[in-house]
Amino acid sequence: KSTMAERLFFALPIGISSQMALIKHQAQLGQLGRVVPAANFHLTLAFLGQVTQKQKEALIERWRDMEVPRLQLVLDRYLHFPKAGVVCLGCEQSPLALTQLAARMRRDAAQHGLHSHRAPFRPHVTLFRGVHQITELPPPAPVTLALSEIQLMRSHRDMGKLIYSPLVRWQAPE
Ligand code: 3AM
Repeated sequence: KSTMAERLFFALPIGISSQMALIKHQAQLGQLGRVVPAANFHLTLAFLGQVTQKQKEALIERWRDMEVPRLQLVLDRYLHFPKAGVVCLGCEQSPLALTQLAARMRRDAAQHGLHSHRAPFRPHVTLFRGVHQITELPPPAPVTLALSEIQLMRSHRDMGKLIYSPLVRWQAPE
């Protein structure tokens, strides 16, 4: 039943020093909308939508031997997605290894009957939600993210607050 389903997505966690840098960006931009709390910072690789327990188990099994690449990603521009009403720090060009990983996750999700993406993968970290009007965004100081872990995240609300909890973690080899 749909009440048993959870809203899931694959994401990269954001390390504490990058969180600090992103908080500075939020402060510099001012109150463009609702400020995303640092605890909720993440970089989405693939949104899965509502996932049943059975689908979740199948996906985790499928991803048991996932190889996580160790790579760096430079976020160097502000992105405004008007439809979603968000302002993010992102980049124009995703490293190939990251694009391929996201593509594989998205393909697997679609094969499991989950969310099917139409828009191309565009790495970003959301800084503000509920942004309806935007004038001009300055060029940002770049933030470098070190990728070494992927998380299967659950998104849910608790007393109106949006909470993301990691269900499974995959780590890059040392
Ligand atoms: O804040 P970001 O963008 O990193 O973009 C949504 C969000 O991440 C994405 O999933 C993440 C967790 O909610 N998302 C939500 N609904 C979506 C949809 N219908 C979606 N991505 C694509 N299609």
